[in-house]
Amino acid sequence: MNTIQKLHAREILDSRGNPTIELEMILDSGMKSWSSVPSGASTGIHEAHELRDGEKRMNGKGVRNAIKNIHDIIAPAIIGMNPINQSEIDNKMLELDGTANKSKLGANAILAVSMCVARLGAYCQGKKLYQHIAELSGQNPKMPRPFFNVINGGMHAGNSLPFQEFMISPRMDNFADTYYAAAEIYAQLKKNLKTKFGGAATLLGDEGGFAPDHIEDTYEVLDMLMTAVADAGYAGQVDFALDLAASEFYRDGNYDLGFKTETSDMKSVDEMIALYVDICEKYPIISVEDPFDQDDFSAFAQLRKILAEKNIQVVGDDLTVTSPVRIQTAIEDKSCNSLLLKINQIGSISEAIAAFKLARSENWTVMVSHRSGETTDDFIADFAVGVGAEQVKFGSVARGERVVKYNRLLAISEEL
Ligand code: 2PG
Ligand code: MG
Repeated sequence: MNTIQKLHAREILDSRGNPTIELEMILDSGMKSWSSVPSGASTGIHEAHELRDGEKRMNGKGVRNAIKNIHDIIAPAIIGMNPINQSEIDNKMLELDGTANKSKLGANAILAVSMCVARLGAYCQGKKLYQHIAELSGQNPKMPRPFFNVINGGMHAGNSLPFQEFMISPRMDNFADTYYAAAEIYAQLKKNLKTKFGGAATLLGDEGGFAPDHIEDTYEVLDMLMTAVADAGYAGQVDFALDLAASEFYRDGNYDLGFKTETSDMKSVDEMIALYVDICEKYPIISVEDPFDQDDFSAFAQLRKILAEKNIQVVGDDLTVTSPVRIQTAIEDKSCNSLLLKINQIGSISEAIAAFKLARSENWTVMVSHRSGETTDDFIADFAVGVGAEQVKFGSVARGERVVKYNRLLAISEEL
């Protein structure tokens, strides 16, 4: 029989050197799976609760209590269950937790288990993980369009750029060519940054993009991207996407673009809209994520209305936190037309699929996303293909914890 026999979790380190959970799950047939859990830096206040020990060790970020919850509370309740029954197992954990935001057991504890269950559900039916996710979600597997984060700012870099992510997405016929084109542009950008500002401008941020401290201005970043694209031979074949992560510089109704410097640079909602519209007119931007504070559904709606006419999507991340309740509000307020889907924002695979379905029912696009603190787990590559998400962002075309996910997409693309 294929029933869950054993769970063994340990505290590993993520790509920023912070503790996180790695879990091994074993069936009585001897079949095994593993998972590890990512963690954000520009974390939305409405996300499911990431349980951290809060003690002196590891700067309060230890996950020993979450691991104890896996061993002492979750394991005894799910041992003997069949991993094919994803929603039954996820629901069992939600019951055991009993809180609205998973603050008792920890979303990190629940997610580690939920991911292992999904993998075993696939393996014991002789399926690939993406095939199993497709069945769980009732969708057809599909290759997503990748967005590569090549310049890092905001909370992901020690530079003074206020905006968090500048992404490129080459428009090639297949995934492999898209991936290689992005890598060529990335290498060109590195060369150009070095020539213009010196080697220190090529140091990397948390997601593997360059984090130059020499550029303060958004226009200058976008100009550098345009030049790198052209120099690499891809002029006219690359679109851009931005993640502003604006909650990080929201100050009492205004936005401080100088929040990482000594001089503040306050902008009103109207001024921010004017800035966004201007850069969207001047550069090939097709996606704008978290342009306003995580609770400002109406500012999002104002921008969405303007950008929808130009076929530019407005993506909810901290606004919607992969939560059906918040997505519903964004639907009613017409705040966005694209969902950033992060499995650890909601904390279980069944709920992540429910969030996907709600967004899809409104014809939103869905972009499956990594976190800035990552591990070498490539689960979300299979997840994105399985639900048939249109888009993904897994960071830059560098650093192991980022490329492991793109490399997995590359392997899947040979099968589809
Ligand atoms: C984001 C993410 C991932 P973080 O804001 O979209 O890029 O960052 O994981 O720090 O929330
Ligand atoms: Mg974001």
